[in-house]
Amino acid sequence: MTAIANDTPPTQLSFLGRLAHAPRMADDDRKRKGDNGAPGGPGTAVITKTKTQTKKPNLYRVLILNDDYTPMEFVTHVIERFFGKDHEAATRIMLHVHHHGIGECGTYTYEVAETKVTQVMDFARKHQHPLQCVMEKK
Ligand code: TYC
Repeated sequence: MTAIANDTPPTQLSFLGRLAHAPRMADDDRKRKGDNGAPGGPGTAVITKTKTQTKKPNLYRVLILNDDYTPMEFVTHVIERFFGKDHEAATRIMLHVHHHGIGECGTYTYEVAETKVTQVMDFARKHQHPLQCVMEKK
């Protein structure tokens, strides 16, 4: 319900239209537009300026490393399973790692990247493969 800040009688009754059923404006709009609830009473207004939040999250690459023992099909399966790649894309990444020693499976925020690394390392250990997975800040 609309607040009347002090005991001064309102100079107009238009605020009554908002008391019960009229759609309410968003918080910021009300602060800027109305003076009915302003600390100085009728005829005063509080102007607020909202600063747009533009902070970008830190991002991390999740990488897998080549080794001589992990089967290619296992690596391809890991990339499909934990990084949401289709079979073609996963095979391409696996072959890139096989030839270059390291390759990127995806980019994520810190906690998601950390979870992917743990999932891959646990899965590789469970199947007794030495596959290594790491994360790197971009
Ligand atoms: N080099 C492995 C082999 O020849 C295949 C492999 C590819 C292993 C990528 C790990 O991250 C890897 N069986």
